[in-house]
Order: sequence, then C-alpha cells, then structure tokens
Amino acid sequence: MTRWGILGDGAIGGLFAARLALAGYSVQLVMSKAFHQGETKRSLHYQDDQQQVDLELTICDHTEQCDMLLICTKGYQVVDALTSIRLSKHTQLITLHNGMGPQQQLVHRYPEHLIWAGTTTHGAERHQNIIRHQGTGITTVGRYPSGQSEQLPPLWIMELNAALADVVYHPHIEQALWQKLAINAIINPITAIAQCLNGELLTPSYQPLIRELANEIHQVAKACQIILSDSDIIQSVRQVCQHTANNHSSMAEDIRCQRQTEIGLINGYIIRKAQEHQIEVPLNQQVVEKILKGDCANG
Ligand code: KPL
Repeated sequence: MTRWGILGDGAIGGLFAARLALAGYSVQLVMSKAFHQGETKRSLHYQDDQQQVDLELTICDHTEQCDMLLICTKGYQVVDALTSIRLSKHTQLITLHNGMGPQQQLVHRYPEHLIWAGTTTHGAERHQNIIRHQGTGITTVGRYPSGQSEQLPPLWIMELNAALADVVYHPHIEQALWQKLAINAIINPITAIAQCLNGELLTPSYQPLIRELANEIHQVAKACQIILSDSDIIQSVRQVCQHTANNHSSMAEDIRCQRQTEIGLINGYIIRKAQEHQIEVPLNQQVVEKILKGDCANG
C-alpha cells in the first residue's frame, strides 16, 4: 500500500489528507519545522454531504515514510515549500496547483525524482481545522513531462481514486494542464477584477471578453503544440461557471483578502509562452496589469 505525504495544508491538501486517511491509507502532513513548531499531530474535522468525522493526522518535516508526496501548496510556494522539508530520494512528487511553470522547475531541480503533474476540479473550503468538501470533481494526473516510459497508469492511481474519486490518468498531461490553465486564465482574472461570483460570467456582457481571451489562449496553445480550440475553451468555461455559479474563484478571494495571487503562473505563463512564439496577447496583458495594480472593483 502506498504511503502518502501531503505538502500544503490548505483546503485541497486537507481534503486529500482527510479522504486518504478515511480510506485507510497511511498519510502524513509534511511541513517545515517553522510551521508545525514541535506539534506532531494535527486534528482535522472533515465534512461533506454524507459525513462529519474528526481525524488526527501525523505531522513531520521529512518524507522518509512517504512513497508519494502530493504537493497542494499555491504554485508560487512549491519550490520554497519543498526546500523547507527533508525530501527523500525515493519519494515521488505530484503537483496539484493552478497555473504552470513550477512543474518544469521541479523537473530541473529534482532530476532523481519521478515527477507527476495533476489538476483537480474538486471544490473544498478550509476554516481553521474544518475541511468542507463542497463539490465533487475530477483529478487528472500523468507523468511530467509526458512521453516518458510509462504508458500504463500506475497502481497508486487506484488508491487515490478509492479515496477521492474520480482520478484519471492522462498519458499527455500537458493537454489537461492547458485545459485547466485556459479555464483559470479566463474565470480567475475576470471574477477578481469585477469581484463577482463565477456564475456572473454567464451573463451576455462578459461574452466578448471571454471570446477574445479564449482566442488568444488558443493561439498560444497551438504554438505550444496543444490542441485547444476557442470553442472548447468557451464551452469548458461555461460548464465550470455553471457548476460553481455561487463560488468565488480563488483569485477573486485572494484579491478580496489582499493576498498574493497566482496571476504570474496563469495569464503570466500564457504571456511568457506568447513572447517565445511572437504572438500578441493584449488582453492577457491587460488583465495581468489590472491584477498586479489591484485595479479591481471595490479596490
Ligand atoms: O480553479 C478555480 C479557481 O477558482 O481557482 C476555478 C475552476 C475557476 C473555480 O473557481
């Protein structure tokens, strides 16, 4: 049985930790000493529509007893979080953050480790030690970069799926990462700038902006050899807005709470790729500028 470690104890980290523990797997919260300050156990209260459970999880600052480390920090925290713990050579890494860039950084920094990248659409909230699973989703994972030896899904995917379905294996994970990147690059900055709910993006007034952003993203994806049409992007954005109509996007919340946003790894990543391929992306540039300046409603 796979021994799991969770790095990043926010909503998604807490959700996976709780569900793995509830499914009977060995799971540890991995964090630097500076964060756990001598604490060796952490109590979590997990809730969803069917159950409410109290759990006690072990905390440690190393991965000696972890075969897989699920990295659930914000994208811009991944490298610092990993360097703050003792990472054993046998531990495989799985990234689960929004945006792109850190996956590639890990490949360069940790050449001896097997790296997996993933993306999840589960919705969760964390308030102190309470983790609430708000919406079921899909987690997609694959070797990063793809095109390496494994063609078959690894066995641990079944365990993760038993803990928190659905987990699917993607042999070309970059495709799935770009699909999620496109969704985040549209929903997150627009809702953050307008300080609105995801569902408001379904109204006609937002459609021209969504269409133009989708077109810029499609062009850059194509230059990066990713098949992602404008109409697929627009359709997925619509679906996510319908499923999460009453939610605030993570970026809208980051702006409201005056926290650092993931804009640099989302639209910032698209701009960097556009520059590499000499593609103009003026709308992506505009939204990045607004977010960085804090030029948002009620701001
Ligand atoms: O991933 C999200 C986020 O808020 O970061 C979406 C899918 C946009 C849902 O809100």
